[in-house]
This record gives sequence, structure tokens and C-alpha cells, in this order.
Amino acid sequence: GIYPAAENLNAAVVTAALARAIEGAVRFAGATSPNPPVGCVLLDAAGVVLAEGFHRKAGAPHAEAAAIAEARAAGLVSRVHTVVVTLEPCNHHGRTPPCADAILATPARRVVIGAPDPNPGVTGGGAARLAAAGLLVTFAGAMADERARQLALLSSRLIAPFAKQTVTGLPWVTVKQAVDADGNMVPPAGAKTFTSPASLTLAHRLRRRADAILTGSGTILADHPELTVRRVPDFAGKQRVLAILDRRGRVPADYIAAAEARGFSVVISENLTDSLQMLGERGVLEVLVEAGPSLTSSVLENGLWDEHVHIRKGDPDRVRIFRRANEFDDLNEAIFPPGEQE
Ligand code: AOF
Ligand code: ZN
Repeated sequence: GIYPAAENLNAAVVTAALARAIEGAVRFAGATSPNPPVGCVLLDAAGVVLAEGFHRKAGAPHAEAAAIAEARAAGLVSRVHTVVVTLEPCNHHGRTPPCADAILATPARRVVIGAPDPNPGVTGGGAARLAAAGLLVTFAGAMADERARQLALLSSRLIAPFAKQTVTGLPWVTVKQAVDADGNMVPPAGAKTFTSPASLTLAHRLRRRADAILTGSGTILADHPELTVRRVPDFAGKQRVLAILDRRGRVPADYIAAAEARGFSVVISENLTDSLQMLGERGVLEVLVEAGPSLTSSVLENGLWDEHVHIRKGDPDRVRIFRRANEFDDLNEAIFPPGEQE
């Protein structure tokens, strides 16, 4: 069949390579929109790593192409036997040529895939093409090996924001909420409290990963927030959208000009639904909501969130991260419903 049993497949070797591909790709989560982060590791017939490659930015080579180019540069491409990749190789001409072609131009015999591509025009296409060409194509989610199935899940979770935006048109919504000991987001007058350096760094890490920041006019008027990535190194040249909900046109033009000078593309919307729709259309994979109590609770209470980072200020701060149950965390389930695994 197209997805044959994992014969001749040394599970320990393959899972180590897939773990390495995922770890590398995670470093580019937030850098690749509107594309997903992807990692690829090339092995020789003995399971030795020949090269690795990552998708670093939309328009840059896909992970497979990057890995193959690295193997070629090192004079190792003739030894390529197994391609291990976190996402199903594409079979379409987008900004770059099909990865299926790049793989078929090597002597590769096997391809091991972390997650199917949720892009409707791509799903199954790359895997089927490679299998039709005689390669052994295996989805890690269909392997008997438990670790392989865990890594298939991680491969799906790595691209959950991409999957959501591709399938629904809406961005992945992460809400950051800091409250004081009494649970208030806005402490009583005169009692201003601050998060600890550790949760401040977490906040900047969340901004780095996001393609857009969503806030309200009230927060801007009250705090004049910069909303930039400062405590951690940002991706070079990354431009984020600053989405502001402002029904009454209260945000001053000079704030907007200053935000643009900080690199933001500023978009004002009148309501939350329009704003999320617009962000999805612009290719935003993940939006970080950093807003006041009313916008924050509107996102949470209307079930519009995917991740909720809750920081209770104290000594030390207590950070809890909730992830809503969603259909994108296990993309393999779409092709291998439970019970049909080998
Ligand atoms: C892969 N490997 O590393 C990535 C893939 O416009 P393009 O050419 O960059 O294609 C973007 C689409 O390709 C994207 O929507 C997704 O389906 C897939 N991303 N595929 O084989 C990669 N980043
Ligand atoms: Zn590709």
C-alpha cells in the first residue's frame, strides 16, 4: 500500500532523527509565517546523520531542500538513504519547487514523516508521489513504536498554529494574563504590582513566537506599551502586526506612528471577530493577546483562545499554561483514525 508497514525500519534510529528534526525546527517556530516550521534529517543506510535542514523563513528553502543542499555541499548526497522530516514533503510549486522532486533527485529509499500536511492542496500528495516512485513512505504516527507515535504528536503540535490557520482561516490565539494575589488584572489604584523577571522573559518569548499582538485602545491609552521583543533575541527582519481594537478612534496617531517606527504594521479593527479574521487573512499563524480585563475575558469566555498563559504575581510568580483541546494537535488522526494503526 501507500503507507506500508515499517519494515526494515530501525525505530531507535528513526526516532532519534525525528526528535532532532523537531528540536531544530522548534527554534524557528514564529519565524516562518505564513509557512510552518519544519525540520529534516538525512541518514545513510547505516543510520548515520549526513545532514540536517530547517525551514527558516517563508520564501527560503523548505527543510528537505535545505538538508539536501547541505548534504550536496558536503559531498554526501550519494549516501542519502533515509529522509526523516517533521512534515509531509510538499508536491506543489509554491514560492519554492516541490520537495518531493528534491527527494527523488537523491538516492533516498525511505521517507519517515512526523505529520501529514494539513494544507488541503498538499495533504497526501507528497507522500503518495514518493510512494508511487517506489520509496518506502512511513508516517511516524502509524508506527508500532510508542516513541515514534509520541514524536508524531509533537510534530503535529509544532505546526498546530499553521494547521489551524490553514484549515479555519483563523490564527492560533494565545492569551497572556497576569493577575495579582486577589485575581485582579488591574490592581486597585496606588497598588501597582509587577511580574517577576522570569515571567517578563516568558512574555517576551511569547511575543517572539507570535506574528501579531492584539490589544485594545484602553490598554494603549493607559500604558503606552511598546509590545516589542526585548528580553530575548528576536528573529532578524521579522515584522509583526499590531492589531488594536478601537471602536471610537481613540488611539492617537502619534502612538501609531511610533509603533510603526518600532517595526509594527498597525491595523485598527472595530471588533474582535473582524480582527481575528483579518489577521488570519494576512497569514498570521499565531496572535498573542496582551490586553486589559474586558478584551481578555471576551477572548476567553467566547472560547476564541487556544493557549492561555496565566501568571499569578507573587513571590515567586505562579505560571500556568492551559491548552484548549483542539483538532490540530494530532494531525495523524486524520489519516490514521485510532484503531487503524499498524
Ligand atoms: C515542506 N517543507 O519545509 C515546508 C512546507 O510557498 P512555499 O513553496 O514555501 O510552500 C508553502 C507550503 O508548503 C505551506 O503552505 C505548507 O503546506 C508547505 N510547507 N513543506 O515540504 C517545508 N515549510
Ligand atoms: Zn516542500
